[in-house]
Amino acid sequence: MNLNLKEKLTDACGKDLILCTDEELYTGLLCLTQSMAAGKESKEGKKKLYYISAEFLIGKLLSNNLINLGIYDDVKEILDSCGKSLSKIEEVEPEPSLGNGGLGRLAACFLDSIATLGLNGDGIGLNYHFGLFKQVFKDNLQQETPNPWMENPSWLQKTDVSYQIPFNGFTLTSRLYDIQVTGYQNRTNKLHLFDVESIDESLVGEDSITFDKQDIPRNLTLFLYPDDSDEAGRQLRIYQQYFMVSNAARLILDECTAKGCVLSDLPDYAVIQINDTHPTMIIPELIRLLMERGMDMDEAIDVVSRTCAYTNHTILAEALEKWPVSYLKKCVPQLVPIIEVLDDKVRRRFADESVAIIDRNDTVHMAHIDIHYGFAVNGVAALHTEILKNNELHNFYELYPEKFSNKTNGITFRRWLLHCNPRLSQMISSLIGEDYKKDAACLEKLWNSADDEKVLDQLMEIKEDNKKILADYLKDTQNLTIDPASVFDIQIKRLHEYKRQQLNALYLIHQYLNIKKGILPPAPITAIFGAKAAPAYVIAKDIIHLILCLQELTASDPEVSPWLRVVMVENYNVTLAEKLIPACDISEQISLASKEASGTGNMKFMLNGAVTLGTEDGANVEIHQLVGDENIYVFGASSDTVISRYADGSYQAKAYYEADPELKEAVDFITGEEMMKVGSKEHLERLSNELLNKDWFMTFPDFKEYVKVKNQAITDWMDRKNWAKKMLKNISQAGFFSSDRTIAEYNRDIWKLN
Ligand code: 26Q
Repeated sequence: MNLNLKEKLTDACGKDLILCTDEELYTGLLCLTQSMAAGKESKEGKKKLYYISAEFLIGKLLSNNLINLGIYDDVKEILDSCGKSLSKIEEVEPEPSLGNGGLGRLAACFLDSIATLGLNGDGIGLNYHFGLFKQVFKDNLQQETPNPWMENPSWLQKTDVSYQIPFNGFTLTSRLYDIQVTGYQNRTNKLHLFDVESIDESLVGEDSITFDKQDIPRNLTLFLYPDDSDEAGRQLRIYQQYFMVSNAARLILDECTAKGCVLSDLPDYAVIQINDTHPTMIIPELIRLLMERGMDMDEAIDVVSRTCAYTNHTILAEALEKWPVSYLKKCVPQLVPIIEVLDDKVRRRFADESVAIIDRNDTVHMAHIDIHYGFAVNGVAALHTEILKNNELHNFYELYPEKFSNKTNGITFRRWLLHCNPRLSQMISSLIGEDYKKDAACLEKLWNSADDEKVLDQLMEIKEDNKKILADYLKDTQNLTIDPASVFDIQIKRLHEYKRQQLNALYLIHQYLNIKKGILPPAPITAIFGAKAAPAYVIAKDIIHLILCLQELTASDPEVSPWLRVVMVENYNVTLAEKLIPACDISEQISLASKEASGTGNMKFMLNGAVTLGTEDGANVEIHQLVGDENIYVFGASSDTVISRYADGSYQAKAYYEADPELKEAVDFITGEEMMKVGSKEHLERLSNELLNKDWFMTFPDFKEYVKVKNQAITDWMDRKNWAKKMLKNISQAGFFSSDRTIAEYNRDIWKLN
């Protein structure tokens, strides 16, 4: 045992470990890791990356830090010897849910990889006091309650950095808090989170996420993106964004000048990665601050344009940020003249109205600022980048082909394999050594073991164990009953129509009806969902209602429950993902082709030996290419077909409904007698009408093939050995999706850190 470490931990706890409560041990471990991480902070490197993002969905940090500092096994052994359980101590830590989903989680994986590769780069964002709302189910409906996470002790370290941030008619004092970001066996970087000194948590009630949106000084950093369904919510978003970027710009300029940078040389000292358009205002704000410090406007524009790079994460029209000039005038008037000049310069160069920054309706297109006044634009998967170049951003691509590149997303293997699936990672280590932890491409060596019976048996055993662990956990924490002997089919991601949880639900209804008719599925199925819907997203909440009703129906029907269980876990978050993913057999990635920019859950499942059932969308396309037809289940209309269906407006949901009796039966069921017994007429009828009259994300055309391919996957799962081969081949090809690879590409092509 590492006695030196035991002594340090005892010191940090202030008493004998045996006498400590789990809370005291958590505090001790937090202090210990913070001091060890501090020893690895580094100021090396002239040029520094600033990754600015409105979201960092970091998840719990304790285990991750122990792994990255190389002391996880030692700590576990020390605790075991004192009769303490590290996993129980992990439960003490609240999860910081400072993000909505993919984009925020990606930012967190990137920070891990930046530190692991030893790069000089920090994150900058906001210190939301309440993360994404906590989801509670009542009467088969989602309710939202506040989700505080800043308890004492916390990972946040208060700094003495503070700025005065000017708004229209008032000024806010900011305060910077830092969270250490430990790299795997490497340096420690920082996540800088800015907060408002005047924040007032008492504005938030016990069980409601509503608050006074007008009182900016007291609420600016209270919540991760408040509801933006009304004008006050949208304006609060602008206040948040400006507060974030103005602080970021000041910090960057201060750090660079402290290193001796003359401001005209800024691009040699700093590169700013703009994570979607949420931080776009940093471009006009930096220009403004440089002018305040004496630079002329043309030079300021040139300097900033050589410093900023932009990542696009979505092509959904409604998520592309556009702000009325009137909102900006009201909240941040100092930026308006600068944005007007930026627009004017664009209009002088290009006659094409579609690339203007301020359109004819006096609306500012944030992405257009990034593309004209940044030096790089990237998409997040190969297909996504092609769609940007050929469709959504085609006119920009014609102007600046050299700015565009693809950077397929990735995930950190430290969290999404070593931490969440220790047995699998031990098995891999014993087969191919430890190199894959730092060089994920080494996983390919596993392909050679695909005919080794012993390896396949071991792999299946690990999966079975993980399924049992999940079943116990869901029973203990959520009182959900699932059968580890059934096939675990999992769809976990934000609830959105384009992700098509409703298609999965239609399949489950179809299975339910078949079972009632005596037609049994090839194997017992457990369909697991986890998803939060935006509080104002009506149809998304109706879909949750449908799934929860199916959960009740399948659980309470003794004819059905041995063959089909539908469960929706409550309050899906990073911590739950870490438990669900290692237990999955079939990974549902069924977005409408062309709509999911990349997806990253798909990569986490693959790495943990699940087989993908998916459309040719986002990074699924690259998964398919890597594993080959044998090791993935693909279905559905291609992105080209989808794009042309939208273009010619030819899609009619009703026609598919009338033509396919099985589809019709499933859709009718939503508003049928059984459902009405457990559900609400209002919600179910609204959802059914939406599908029949609109079905904007084209679930009906893909239904038939989805049913067929999914049934094939379940049949194939029964052939255990063959399935284990598919699992192993998926794991062996997952190395490409390490965020270490992604970050190395960003650095090679965009950041060029020295
Ligand atoms: C925009 C305007 C007003 C209010 C909110 C927003 C808003 C908020 C969050 C728009 C977008 C987001 C988040 C987007 C997101 O998470 N995109 C996902 O990014 C992942 C990482 O690149 C991809 O893998 C996913 O495919 C993509 O959906």
